[in-house]
Amino acid sequence: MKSYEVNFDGLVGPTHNYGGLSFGNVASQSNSQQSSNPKEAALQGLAKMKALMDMGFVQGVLAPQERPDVGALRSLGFSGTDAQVIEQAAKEAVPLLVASCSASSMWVANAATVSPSADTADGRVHFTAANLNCKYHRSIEHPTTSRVLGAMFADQKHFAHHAALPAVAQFGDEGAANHTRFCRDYGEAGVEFFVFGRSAFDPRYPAPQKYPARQTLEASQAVARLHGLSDDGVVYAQQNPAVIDQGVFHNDVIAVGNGEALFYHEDAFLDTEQMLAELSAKLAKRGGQFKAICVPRAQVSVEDAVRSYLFNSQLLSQADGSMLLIVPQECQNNERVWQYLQTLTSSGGLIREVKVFDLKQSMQNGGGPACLRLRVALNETELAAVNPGVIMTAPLYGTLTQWVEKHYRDRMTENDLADPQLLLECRAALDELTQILKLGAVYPFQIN
Ligand code: SUG
Repeated sequence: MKSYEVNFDGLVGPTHNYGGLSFGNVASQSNSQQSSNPKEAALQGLAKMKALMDMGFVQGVLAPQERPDVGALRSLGFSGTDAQVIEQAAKEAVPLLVASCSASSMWVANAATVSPSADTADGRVHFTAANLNCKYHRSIEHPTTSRVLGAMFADQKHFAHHAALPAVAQFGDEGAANHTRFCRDYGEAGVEFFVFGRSAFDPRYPAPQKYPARQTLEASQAVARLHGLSDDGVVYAQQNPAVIDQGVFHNDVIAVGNGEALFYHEDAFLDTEQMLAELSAKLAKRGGQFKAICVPRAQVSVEDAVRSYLFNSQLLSQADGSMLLIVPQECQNNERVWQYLQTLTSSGGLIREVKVFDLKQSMQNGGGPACLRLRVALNETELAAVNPGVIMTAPLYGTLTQWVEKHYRDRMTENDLADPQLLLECRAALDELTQILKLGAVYPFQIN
């Protein structure tokens, strides 16, 4: 049976803004308080989805969340009508209002960890929503994430959903941003690669000094258990704490994998040799031949990797067996990175083509091409069981573009977040969206 890697991209929500909310994420911190353009952000994301669909990849779309999150503000003690809740928060606690307005759910690589059916004990595709416990504005995403994923992958015969892990730092889980899967074919059993930043319970693992390590070993292990993965099909590796301290807040900022290949920076991991040997041995047992593509620091520094988001790219398999890299424009703007990419693609190796996308609105908050997508490997039967409303088609692209044009503002600053009209605009937009994507009622304003 044929199998696919389907990319579900996060649709940027109507409140996209630069809140400076993510300590340890260099772009988020350095663009804090700039004015944003939500309309442009959403259209840039849609253009990437359309381009991948046009290239022949199966492409899906993942809905944004209801923001401002009035329920989150109420749980922090603000009260009255919805408009009064927002007004009170704007007066007394601007950072909380900003957090409740973040469109951060667009970075769906952090929505969940997904294990394909070929890897799991019960033969279903497993999803665990990420608790995103490290940042308040992201920790409020998972209840809606779970409802949206449930509406997209509803058939329990094929799909199993797990609630987010306990909401404490010891189980900090950032989803697929720290998870990659290697396989010979998407439909065959593979090796799932979990990368953590620290251990919550074992002091022998070093931790970064300056910035937080968001993912713990214990969270990754819990996800592997929940999904019913076998020891033969799992490798754990620690991120180099020194790169976290240079702004690598997720592993997908310094490495990306696909098929049998891992494209990574020389400084990305601790104990790299041992890790590569384990990946190679375990993939060989599954009939695959592991290929490591290391980018030396002498050619691309960690700083250039963080600035350009070279590794936050999408590594995609082409029909001829070669691979294509989808990179953000910032790679082209960086002379050393662009030079490296020219050499890489002309050397006759696995990665032969690079395509550049303008995702500047998302990039300015630290979200590149890879952050914007959640990969779900599906066989034909499973793909047929996915809610068809969320699979990208030319008509859906047209409808979503019109929907963005109709509902989104082209400028947003912190002051705009206090506008009670914004909440009404967003709810009207999302209500229409759930009908377009055939999701049913998934938002708090639709179910409470
Ligand atoms: O969690 N930025 C996100 C970016 C997530 C990128 N995802 C992956 N690497 N997979 C984060 O730090 C910034 C929001 C703001 O500051 O307004 C933010 O949440």
